[in-house]
Amino acid sequence: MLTVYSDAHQAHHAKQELIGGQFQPAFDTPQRAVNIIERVAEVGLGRIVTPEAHGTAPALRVHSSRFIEFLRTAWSEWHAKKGDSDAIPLIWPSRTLRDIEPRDIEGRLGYFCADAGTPITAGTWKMVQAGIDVACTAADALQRGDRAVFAATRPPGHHAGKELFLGYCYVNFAAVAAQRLIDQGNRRVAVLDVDYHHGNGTQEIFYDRSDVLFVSIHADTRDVFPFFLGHADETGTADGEGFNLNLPQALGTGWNSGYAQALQQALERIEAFRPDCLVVSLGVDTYELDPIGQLALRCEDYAEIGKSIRSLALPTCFVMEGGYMVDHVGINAVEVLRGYESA
Ligand code: SP5
Ligand code: ZN
Repeated sequence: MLTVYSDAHQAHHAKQELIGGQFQPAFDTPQRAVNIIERVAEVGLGRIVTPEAHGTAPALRVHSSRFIEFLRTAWSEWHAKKGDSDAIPLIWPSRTLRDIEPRDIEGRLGYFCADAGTPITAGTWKMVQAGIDVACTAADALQRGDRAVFAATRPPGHHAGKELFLGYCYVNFAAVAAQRLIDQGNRRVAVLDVDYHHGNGTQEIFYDRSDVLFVSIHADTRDVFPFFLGHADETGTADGEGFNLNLPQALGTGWNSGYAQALQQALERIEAFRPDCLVVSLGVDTYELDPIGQLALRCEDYAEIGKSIRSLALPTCFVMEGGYMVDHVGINAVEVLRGYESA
């Protein structure tokens, strides 16, 4: 399996993250991606290539132009006003306030960002552009006939919506890849999201469409981040009615206590959709030792996930999402890919 990777992600290294009421070291570290790519090399998964430049056009297919422009310019505006500290919002347009884009950077940060855990730094845009390039280069490899490809993106992307960033995600790389596959002539694309967290951004982007099916297995959002989407009754709207499937899991769920069954249900829905290809939002924060996740998958379960996905016999683009147990993120992510290759 081909892997696409750029070390430009290292440009973003958030000093801190506001979590549990305290500033703590950020969970999304450059080391996560380094460990993943080193593991890809160590097991000899296949060729590793650097991405081709694609600019912002592919991201503009799934995000608004004012949002992408904001992400591109936010740091210089912030830096001019506030100096070297990471840009983090402190006020949000909550339900009873008005939907108005402010002029000042502090207001605009809150307008486009939904949480206080996703800082913008000097290197954020460089990292995000590299992620767009990685996702597109991977999608292009599928289009040229590769059976499976791994977009080793950092940061994750699945929380990012049309004009919203949160949850360590800025641009939704899985959505960029899925849309690119549609734009290249595929009639139906399925997105399977196995990250611990609900892929609220991907759901939002495709919610009213029947050409992209979104299926997500995640920890129940009545209990955990991102809280405000991801519930079982969200099935799509307008043309997209019936093309969104959320399979929330109780905290503590493991392979034999519900996860394998949910995965089976997800695969059956995807099979019935008869897609031309598949994008997998590959998060491994479902791991039993993950510091922010509370599901209970073990190392050996990841190969089973890969094997199960292979049974769909679809051209498959894996896009890396979360996984914060740094010593195991490479092992677990690559186990999924090896499981896929072995089946
Ligand atoms: C892509 C992705 O995995 N994003 C995750 C963003 C999660 N941010 C909020 C984390 C809140 C963690 N709560 C800690 C509970 C520890 N028991
Ligand atoms: Zn996650």
